[in-house]
Amino acid sequence: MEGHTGELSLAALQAFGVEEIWTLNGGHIWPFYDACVKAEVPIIDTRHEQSATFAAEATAKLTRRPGVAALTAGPGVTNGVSAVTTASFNGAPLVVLGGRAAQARWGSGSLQEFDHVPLMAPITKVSRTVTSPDAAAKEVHEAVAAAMSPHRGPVFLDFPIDVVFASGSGTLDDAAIEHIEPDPDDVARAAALVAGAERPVIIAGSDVYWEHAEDALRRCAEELRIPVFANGLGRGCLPADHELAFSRTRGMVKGEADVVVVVGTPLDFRISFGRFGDAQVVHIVDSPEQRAGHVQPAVSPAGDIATVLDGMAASGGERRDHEPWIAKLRDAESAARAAEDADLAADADPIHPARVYGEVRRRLDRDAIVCCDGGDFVSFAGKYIDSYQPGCWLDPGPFGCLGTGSGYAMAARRAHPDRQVVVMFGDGAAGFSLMEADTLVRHGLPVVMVVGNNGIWALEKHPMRAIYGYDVAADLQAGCRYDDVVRALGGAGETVTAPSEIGPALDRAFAAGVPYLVNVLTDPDVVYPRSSNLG
Ligand SMILES: Cc1ncc(C[n+]2csc(CCOP(=O)(O)OP(=O)(O)O)c2C)c(N)n1
Ligand SMILES: [Mg+2]
Repeated sequence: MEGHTGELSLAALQAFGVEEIWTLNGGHIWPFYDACVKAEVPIIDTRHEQSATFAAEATAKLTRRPGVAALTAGPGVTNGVSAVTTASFNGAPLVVLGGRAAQARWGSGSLQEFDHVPLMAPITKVSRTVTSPDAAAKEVHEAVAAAMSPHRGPVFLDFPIDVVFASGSGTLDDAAIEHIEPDPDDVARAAALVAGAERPVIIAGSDVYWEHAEDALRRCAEELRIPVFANGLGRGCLPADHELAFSRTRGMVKGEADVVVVVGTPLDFRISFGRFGDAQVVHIVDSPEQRAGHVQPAVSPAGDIATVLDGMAASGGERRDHEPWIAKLRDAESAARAAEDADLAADADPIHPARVYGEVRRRLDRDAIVCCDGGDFVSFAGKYIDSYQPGCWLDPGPFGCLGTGSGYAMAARRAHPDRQVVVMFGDGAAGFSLMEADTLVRHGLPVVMVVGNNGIWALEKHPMRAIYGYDVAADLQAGCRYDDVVRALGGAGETVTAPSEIGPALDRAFAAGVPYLVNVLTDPDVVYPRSSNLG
């Protein structure tokens, strides 16, 4: 294969099914554009590199193939750092191609001359400079294979301008995605623990999804009769209305479960750091380095997650009866759901944020994609939005970075042109990326944006008041017309102040065919009931 470095690199990306690149223009990366133009690979250019990089990460999340961002030298790359870190926390195979000042002049003070590699090293699986056109295809191919190998994660390559414009040749050979075979003894020990359990649960996270293990999860849960909770991209791996799917009764795990099988998610703050009272913990991870260091699970099988789950399901032998436990959880789950109805239908003035979800929920198809970007407002989303298919729930993940919303939503629209795409924004969060309404308009990517506009950074303001008795730097403009921002950029929208107007506004948004922002003024005094803030 012959060509300039951009062409050689793109060929390596296409070998892994890459179908688009996300970017913002800079002369250092034009050869990537030239390659895309010639190969008819769409280029989606955003208004901030952070959004381009979040969009690339979300492309990976939605399609389980690599998502690619091309970022120009210096500030283009540094603007992508939070999104790369997010992808690292999410185990997402994000590929970032960076521009770089000329290597022939390195050290002379070229424009944007900055060594990105050490900056990216701690948050990527590969961080390197490609130093010749002849190395490009091979190095890109290897980097993408690394991104796609468990435990997945972002990779970064930068290309000096005198390399990226130059031509050479390359071949795509043996860069294979790694497969890690779990130790059968670990699987047997995990199966034995579950067999002896009376009240087991499974908590399934993002790596179940990344590993394409959703069918194995269902087989294992059904065969062994284990209730399943989910977080992150684990949501929807078992449909929310499956008889073994639970979400509202997480509080019962600690204290009542006797064996907790955590699969494909770290034992982090989201699941009480892996400590569930007296329960024994089985931690199934996709690779040995994902094993926990801060707690010692009873057993931690590492490797192909579907193989582990299928191995457990096939273990046979005597098992204790879990039906009373399942029935107890189901009763509690049903009661908790029934208790939500009042808030979901609340007629309060100002609007209760839960009412927004009451209206959104009943309009969502089973395959709707919901993106979340904000504080308290999207904590309600985590509670009230049910997922029925894998890859339908895009939250920022454990790095907790505000600003994912527009990038995630544009990627969702591109990946699934025929599905509903809704992004739930806090008003604070919306400010990080609302200019991307321009990107959505220019590229014909209609999505529904819903802002829970309480005029404050609620997730900070309320806890600050609780701790200090006052708050500072926690207010935003009350009643700000975020819908006008989208309208000014060529989309549409409206502001809603009455509960009964939310539904009709959402109907107009779904029917609009253009990016549409529903700006719902919500009650700033409603505090999301959470037990800890900084975990
Ligand atoms: C990039 C970034 N900056 C700051 C924070 C800290 N933070 C977490 S939630 C939050 C408040 C979000 O406010 P808003 O989006 O309006 O949602 P609300 O809590 O008001 O519903 C802040 C500032 C963060 N997580 N990420
Ligand atoms: Mg707010």
